Amino acid sequence: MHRLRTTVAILWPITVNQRAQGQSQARRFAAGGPLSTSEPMRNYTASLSAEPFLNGTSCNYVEEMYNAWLENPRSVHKSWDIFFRNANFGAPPGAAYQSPPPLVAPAPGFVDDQLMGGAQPNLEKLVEDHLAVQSLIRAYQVRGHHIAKLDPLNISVVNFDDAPVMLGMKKVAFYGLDESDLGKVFRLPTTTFIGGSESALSLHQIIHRLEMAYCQSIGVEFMFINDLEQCQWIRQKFESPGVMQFTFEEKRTLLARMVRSTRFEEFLQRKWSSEKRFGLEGCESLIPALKTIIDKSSMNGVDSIIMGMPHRGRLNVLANVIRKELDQIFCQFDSKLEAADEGSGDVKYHLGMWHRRINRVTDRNITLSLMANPSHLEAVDPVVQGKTKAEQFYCGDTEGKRVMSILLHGDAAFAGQGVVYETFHLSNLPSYTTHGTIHVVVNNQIGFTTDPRMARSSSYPTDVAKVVNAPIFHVNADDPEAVMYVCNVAAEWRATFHKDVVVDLVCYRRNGHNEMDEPMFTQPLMYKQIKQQKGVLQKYADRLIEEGVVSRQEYEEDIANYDKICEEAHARSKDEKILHIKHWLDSPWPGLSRILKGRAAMVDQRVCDWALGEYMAFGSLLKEGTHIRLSGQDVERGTFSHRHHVLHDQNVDKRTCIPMNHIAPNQAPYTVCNSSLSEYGVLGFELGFAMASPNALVLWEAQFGDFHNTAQCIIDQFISPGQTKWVRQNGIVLLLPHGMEGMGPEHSSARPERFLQMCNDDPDTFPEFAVRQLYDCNWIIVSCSTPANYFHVLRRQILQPFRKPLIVLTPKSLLRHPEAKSSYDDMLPGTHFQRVIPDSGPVSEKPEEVKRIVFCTGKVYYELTRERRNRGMDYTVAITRIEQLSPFPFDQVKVETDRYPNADLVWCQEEHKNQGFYDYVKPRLRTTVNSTRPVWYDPGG
Ligand SMILES: Cc1ncc(C[n+]2csc(CCOP(=O)(O)OP(=O)(O)O)c2C)c(N)n1
Ligand SMILES: *[C@@H]1O[C@H](CO)[C@@H](O)[C@H](O)[C@H]1NC(C)=O
Ligand SMILES: *[C@@H]1O[C@H](CO)[C@@H](O)[C@H](O)[C@H]1NC(C)=O
Ligand SMILES: *[C@@H]1O[C@H](CO)[C@@H](O)[C@H](O)[C@H]1NC(C)=O
Ligand SMILES: [Mg+2]
Repeated sequence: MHRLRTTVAILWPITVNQRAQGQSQARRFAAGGPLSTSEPMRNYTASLSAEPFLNGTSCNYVEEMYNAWLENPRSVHKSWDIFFRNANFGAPPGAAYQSPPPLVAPAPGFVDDQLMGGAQPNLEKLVEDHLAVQSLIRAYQVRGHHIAKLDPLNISVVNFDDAPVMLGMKKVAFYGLDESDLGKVFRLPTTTFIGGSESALSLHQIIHRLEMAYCQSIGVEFMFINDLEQCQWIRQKFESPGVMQFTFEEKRTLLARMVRSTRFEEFLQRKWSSEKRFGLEGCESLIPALKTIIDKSSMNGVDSIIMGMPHRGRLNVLANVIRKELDQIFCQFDSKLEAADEGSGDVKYHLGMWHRRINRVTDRNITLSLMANPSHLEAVDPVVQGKTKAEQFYCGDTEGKRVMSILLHGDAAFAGQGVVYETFHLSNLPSYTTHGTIHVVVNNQIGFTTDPRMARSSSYPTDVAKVVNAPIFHVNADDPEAVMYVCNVAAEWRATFHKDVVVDLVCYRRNGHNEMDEPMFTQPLMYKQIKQQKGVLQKYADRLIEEGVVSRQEYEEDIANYDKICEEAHARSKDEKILHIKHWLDSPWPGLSRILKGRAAMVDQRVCDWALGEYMAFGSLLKEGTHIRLSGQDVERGTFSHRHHVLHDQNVDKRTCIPMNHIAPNQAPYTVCNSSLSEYGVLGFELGFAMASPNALVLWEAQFGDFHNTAQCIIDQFISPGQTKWVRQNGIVLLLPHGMEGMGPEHSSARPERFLQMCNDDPDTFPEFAVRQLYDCNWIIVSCSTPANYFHVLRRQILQPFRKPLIVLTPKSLLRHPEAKSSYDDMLPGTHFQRVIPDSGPVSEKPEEVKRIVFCTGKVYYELTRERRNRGMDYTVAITRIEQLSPFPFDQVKVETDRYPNADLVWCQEEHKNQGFYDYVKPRLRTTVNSTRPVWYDPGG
């Protein structure tokens, strides 16, 4: 009997108050309770098949009785009194269960004991059946997607490695029900919405409605979400009867979008049959999918959408979603970019674009941008998020109501690339959240030539999204209305909960990986099926014509109209033939104009160390109105416990203060954030953030310099090629702790040789104009030996009238080195960053007697001066620090070599000869002296 009570609680988890619980038990009992004492079981069955309780008579009777009992327990039969009491207060464990009496008058001589013996098993059966029905409903919610018709090719290779799915009319025995129970009526639990306004349905109906909700063209994965409200929300969206109905108008719009999407690919194929275009054929419904998300989000108040996507369908998205002028897309096929246009390579697949336009559905302006991206799949994900965050930050959109991101993925890349996971893990962190991203997967069930079973270990390519409890909507992309429906729900989900959501468009790839590629070699069976597959536009058009939504003539006119638009644009693109790079920018940048503002006199202390130098650089920039964002693992305190930019209340948990945000009344905000334990994702994010605003100082700090190599892709693909590739400057700063001091081989080198190897300055040419060097370089690499110089280089990053990435090799032991201090005088107006710090010691007295110039950078300088003193060489050896390694300060180095005409030249570093700076510096030193003197390597220490 104790068991019964628990099951009742499970059946009605929502009814919390006692009265309601009593009522519902009474009502349920009335629904299935015995009508006669002599033949309880038979009548029970009969009552169900006749559905007596649907008209409510008996139900109301019990309810009335219950209400009467509440007022006066003696107003009802004694057995009902016991029943209601037990239902209301819970019988003590072990107490005998009291069955309620029949609704009809008891036969003469009837006793409670007798009734108990007869009715009890029926009640248990009743509860068990209800429980079974509830399990069955739950099974559909959890696993309905396993049997949904998601694959347009119907050869699905999704492999669910658990037991066969026990769903369907024929499987009810699995739940302890019998096929003969299909006619019986069951009350529906509150965790389902299949009843609509009805509170009970026959088992047959229940299964039918669940199959309509969960096993057609849409498969919903959401039951892992551990938030009841969110689960209920999704159930309601998919279970409520009749939700998936569209007006004629909506269907016509959908068809028109399918026409554009399909005919665009066909047009390209006709005109440039031998060009790669990574066609969208087989997933044409991607275009209406995106447009639906945009329409709905615009309705919900979003006015800027930032998108990132890979190759497949990119041109179509540019043309039909961003609505870039077609001639600007077409002229890409006929003309190659001239060197003078900047930007290089396969522009149409990599450069981004932005466009502001009126959304026809909402009549609101909306800005759509597609971010530039490299070939490296998924690398753009964190960059999109960073840029979105920056836009939200600068327009005060703290909840993500106005700016949002959409990320597109291929199935193989989404499952295979780790940066997807890293990006998901940023989604809910306060300093990184963009308040919900809509992910759309073009799941063509193939990655180049690789089958899914070789591409991942999970059933779906989307399982990675489960780590953040994002609901996943799988949908058969050959059913455009289902696609439109899930996209609407996804956009509403994002607007309601501000969390990530995934739309998995299950489709196929009609051609090879690109149009030159023959897929029959590797996927013969799949491609046999694809060859027989009717195109989705044709299927959908036939359906709407049959439904009478459009006539065949209207449909054909629509096609002819769009083809004409393409032809006309093509003609224009031939006239023009010039590609305007201005069209290929993913965001507008307001002009860069900054004036060095007067700097308030600095504090009264006269010296500062490294951390204070940084603090003063930040503080002065903040005061001058520059937003600063510093991100990386444990940056708030600093890896070496030197920074302490966030003060923690020692007594109150989580109460903190950032003093730098309280410097001056009109200062810019300072954001400092400990990141997740990621380099690839976080550096990508900060790069995106820096892209959005040139007037912010955005810094990423590696915990130790060597950790940057897990973010190598961002460095190689985005930061190093910078301007030349992306037609866009970026002022991101990388702080990389570097130094061969005592932390073992792991935490020593930031691998400066790799950064230096990627510098574009010519080792063999002495530059004509030193001032142009900074402007022409791809990035700047510095290794400062004094806090003042670090102070200046950070400020220069903002004060110079252009943006270049800055790589700073930062010190570890120098942080506390007694000599590595700067006077405040070195930071006052009139001082500036020193690319080279000449030796100002005794050597300058008799320079012609100097035998050797030792060039070096960073902390080894302090070791060298100590050693020189110890050896009494203060007059014969000059030590010159090169603080800016790249672009190489040829002009200032030449001043030094000219000053000591009789000295030989040595480069000293503590790194091995094949690492560090030597290979970079040597040819440049040689060029400086026109090869008149040799350059030697000295292994420091
Ligand atoms: C990081 C990375 N590794 C490898 C490649 C080479 N590559 C280009 S497309 C592709 C297959 C992608 O498959 P999928 O993600 O399913 O997209 P689809 O082409 O099927 O749309 C591969 C392996 C790449 N571009 N980037
Ligand atoms: C849309 O933006 C343009 C300028 O970009 C403006 O002229 C127009 O009034 C805006 N329309 C709406 C509906 O806000
Ligand atoms: C950031 O990390 C530091 C450790 O470096 C820690 O003391 C601090 O509490 C962290 N801040 C937050 C907000 O988690
Ligand atoms: C460099 O040396 C070459 C000969 O070795 C000479 O012709 C040339 O004029 C020199 N250049 C300069 C700038 O001194
Ligand atoms: Mg694929």
